Amino acid sequence: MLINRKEREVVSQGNAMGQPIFASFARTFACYAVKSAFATLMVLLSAQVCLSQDSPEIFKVDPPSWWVRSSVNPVRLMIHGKNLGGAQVQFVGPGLRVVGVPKVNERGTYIFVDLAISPATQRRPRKLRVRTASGVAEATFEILAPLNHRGRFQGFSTADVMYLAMIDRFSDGDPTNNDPAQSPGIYDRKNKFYYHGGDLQGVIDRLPYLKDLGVTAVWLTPWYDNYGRLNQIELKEDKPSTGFHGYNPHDFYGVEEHFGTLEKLQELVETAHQSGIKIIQDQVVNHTGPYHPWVDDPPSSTWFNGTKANHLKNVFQTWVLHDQRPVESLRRETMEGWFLDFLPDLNQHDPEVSRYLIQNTLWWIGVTGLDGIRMDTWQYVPNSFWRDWNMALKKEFPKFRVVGEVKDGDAIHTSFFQGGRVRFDGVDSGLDSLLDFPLFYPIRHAFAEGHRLDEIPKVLASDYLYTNPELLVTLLGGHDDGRFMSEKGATVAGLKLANAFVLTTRGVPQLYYGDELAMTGADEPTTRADFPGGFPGDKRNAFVREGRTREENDLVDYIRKLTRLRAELEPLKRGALVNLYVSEQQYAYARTWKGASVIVVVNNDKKTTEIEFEVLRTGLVNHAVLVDRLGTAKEAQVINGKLKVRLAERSAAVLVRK
Ligand SMILES: [Ca+2]
Ligand SMILES: [Ca+2]
Ligand SMILES: [Ca+2]
Repeated sequence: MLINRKEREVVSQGNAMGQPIFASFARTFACYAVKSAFATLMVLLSAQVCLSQDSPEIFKVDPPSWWVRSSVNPVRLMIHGKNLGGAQVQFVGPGLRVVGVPKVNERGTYIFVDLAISPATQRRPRKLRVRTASGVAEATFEILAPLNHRGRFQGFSTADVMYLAMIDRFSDGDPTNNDPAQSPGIYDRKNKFYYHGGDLQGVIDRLPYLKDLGVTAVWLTPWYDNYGRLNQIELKEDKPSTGFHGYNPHDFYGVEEHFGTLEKLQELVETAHQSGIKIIQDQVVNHTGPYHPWVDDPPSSTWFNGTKANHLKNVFQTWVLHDQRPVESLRRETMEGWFLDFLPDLNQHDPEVSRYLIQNTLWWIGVTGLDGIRMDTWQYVPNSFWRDWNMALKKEFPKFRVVGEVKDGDAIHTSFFQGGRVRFDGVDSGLDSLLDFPLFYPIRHAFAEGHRLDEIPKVLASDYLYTNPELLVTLLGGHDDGRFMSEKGATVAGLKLANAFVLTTRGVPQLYYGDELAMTGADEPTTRADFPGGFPGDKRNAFVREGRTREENDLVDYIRKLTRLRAELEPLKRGALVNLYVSEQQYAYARTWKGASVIVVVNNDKKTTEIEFEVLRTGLVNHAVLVDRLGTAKEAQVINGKLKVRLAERSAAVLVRK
């Protein structure tokens, strides 16, 4: 296992030989006997062997810290080490108390212990002591003050505009972490499966750009510490890959060293909040990375669903998850099967796994102040776990919001996972929102490929299946799909229409980094290309106007105009969606809010079209004059309760009262 910076802090008392071993007071008789028999060097080496054979050692404590006055008290610590069999755990100083009897796993490598933290206890690094018959080991555990809730833990709402940035591919603000000493040789900008240098500092540097674009929430791909080596298991184009994408957690409590440190992350959240931008963390609890230390040394025998040698393979037969009739084995393959046959599937039915993951989620939020979570691979984790997870989350951070990834185009399937309703399994998952993939595919079909536009209102007609369709996160691009501009038939005009729709329909709009430049990339690796100008030596800097082409500036301006309108017009932020007119390639809808309305008209046809539709239901009165805030359509007047709008080929209008 890698000893990273945080672990080195824990390993605060190395021995005389400089080994990363805790102060161990064990001196067994056998060791002394060996010592007396050999020359000095041999003695020291042998003593080392004796120590490592018998005395307790601590490698890591999860979580490394907790705050006073938390809703989780006692907090459960998982101490990783060796020779921990029969260990007693003690915390040094007042205000900290062990509750119950610590549990140790069979191999003596993990202790689970409950720590009660008194509200008045001092906030600082404290010492925990593990004692066995063979000795004592110590580690540090930090007691924190809770962060003030004001301006933090904000959740997200329909008033937000989200922007997904892949940390490694967005902006390199600190070249010194590109080839870290602890994980050398996996940085190469010419290799699309290696690290490219993007980092948390880069995101901080680009906050003004995002602010200017109208972004109010940044969803960052996972920043967990991923494995610091080449991945020989997941070959990409027959060659080893890396964990640059972040979805292969190696340490759930670590920040990837290519991206920065926990302190840098805290700075990022703080700086973003100062700019009025929220931070959404991408979390994974379904699986670990393939090289996670738990794989060979699980903290409990039921930690994973199966073992490396013997497990089910995920068959992605996801429809069985909302089916009430399958035999259990059908569902198990999808719930417990290892992703791609190599991503170890965590068993959330094991109460220790469940507790570990819940506390881990709370810890990231509690120590950084971040605002929301995008949860990866939502559907492959049991609903009963999600209920407990969401309850714990909302208890500590009531305004917090979560969007789950259920990558499926069927609203019947997707809607099953939204919380707010007890499902046939007797569980309300508590999930706030989902990525709106049922709407994503028709958006691509209509606006990129030029197919029928009426597919979109058809999908929206399924909204009744959701408990809260307004909070769904709508998108026209993401990091797991080819880019919009690489779809067959895609044009910038179509991309503008897709942006106009996503930024004016119901839901929380989410943009994907680089789509504002009409970047291309037909598949998963190329859809994750570097943002031009984010990296040292780039030929141009597309973060600034002068670095962009005229066409790119036109698109950026168009998106900025839409985000500004959304910020300005309450109906676009929270109004009810009313469909006014639908034909094969034209669609008009209103967003109405407290008597005010905004009317959006989209012409996806390749020719100029005039349509007429009734608007009295939107609160507009006869003779009302409307202007197009996007500046493409002419003024229109309500006559006999109807509005007539003429739109040029592939254009949209956002009509508001003059
Ligand atoms: Ca970097
Ligand atoms: Ca790493
Ligand atoms: Ca699973």
